Amino acid sequence: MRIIRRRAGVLIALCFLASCGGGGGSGAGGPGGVVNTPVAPVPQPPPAAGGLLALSEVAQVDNAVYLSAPPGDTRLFIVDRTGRVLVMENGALRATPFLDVSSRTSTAGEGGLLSIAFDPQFASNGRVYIVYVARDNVITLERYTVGSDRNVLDPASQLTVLQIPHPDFTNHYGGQLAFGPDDMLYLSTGDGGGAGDPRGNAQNPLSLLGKLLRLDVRNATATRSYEIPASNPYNGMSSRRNEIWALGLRNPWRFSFDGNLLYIADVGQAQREEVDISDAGAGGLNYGWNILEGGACYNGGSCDTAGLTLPVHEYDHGANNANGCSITGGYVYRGAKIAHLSGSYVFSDYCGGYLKSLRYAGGGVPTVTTWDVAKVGGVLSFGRDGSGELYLIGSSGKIYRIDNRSTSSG
Ligand SMILES: [Ca+2]
Repeated sequence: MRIIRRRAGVLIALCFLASCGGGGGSGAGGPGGVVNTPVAPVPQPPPAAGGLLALSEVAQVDNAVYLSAPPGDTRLFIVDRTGRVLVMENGALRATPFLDVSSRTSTAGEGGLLSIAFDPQFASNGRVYIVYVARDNVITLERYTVGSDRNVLDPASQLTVLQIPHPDFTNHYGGQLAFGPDDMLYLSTGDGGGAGDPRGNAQNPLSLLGKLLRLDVRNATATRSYEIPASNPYNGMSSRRNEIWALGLRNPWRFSFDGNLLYIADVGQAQREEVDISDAGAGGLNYGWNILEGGACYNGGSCDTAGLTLPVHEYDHGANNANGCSITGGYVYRGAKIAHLSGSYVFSDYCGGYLKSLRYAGGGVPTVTTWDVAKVGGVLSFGRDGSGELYLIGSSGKIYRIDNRSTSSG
């Protein structure tokens, strides 16, 4: 079930999951809320001296669902789910969009334009990648190139990189695009939707759904839009899709890299939300869905967990989704302004509406912190700007920067 909230007659929110059932809402988590570490609960340490955060509203963009920027770029590129990318420069939104593919998107369910990634060589080649759900319900990965105006992508430069049919349901598209530390392009895909992965896509190595895909797009042409990296785990196997990097994902709505670590927030079914953390160079990991939901056997009972990679952090939804219903993955903070957040992975939950972070030291159980910040309602996504500062995107369309707060009165 999806939660669709309407305010002022405008569809302004959607819930990226199939399980945020009735009665959840956004009132249960947040400041002072429960720290959810069911694997091995650890006490929450107090913030360091001066270690507080604030959320500062920087923009209001209806249907905002993501933002990004190339490293060193002072602009913000804000993704509007209906199909536009807007440029914000010096605190003001430019009237002309960076890109407008709204005539080709389907926003039914969890569809629409979902994310954008800048080529590692963007400064010299001007290449930008987007992923959206097309009107025929096909997950569509395209490349564009900046034209004569640095604030507008040239529509004529459009190159279709990959199309993935997703015919059965309008939920679970995945939807994150990002370049890894290896300069390869990664795309997360949901399991095809519905509930419980009825077609078994996530465990099927012949399906591109329920996966993390890894493509080499450096030498893309119209006739050969990507290559399979030689180090992909199934490279050269006819019985498996060679694009697959990892499998067993349900709806990896957001993932990110931090150095040589990969953080995947995989949205659970009706019970458990999870963060998977792995070596970015470890191909072929199976994150368990739909054998597991979190670290537990899906639908209870027993299951064979041999060969499956368990979450590093997970939480149960709790009664009436008191702990949340749909994880919203973020980033490890590496910006310059908030020393006490450096090295922490921030995340939220659509129903929880809180701001949490975890610190992963490698192998151990991470320490989870719930930050005392204003409640902003449903949290759709995080974003990161060109200097590494982080942003939180609310279902209201409000975009907040995560700031340092040196006093408790802020
Ligand atoms: Ca899993």
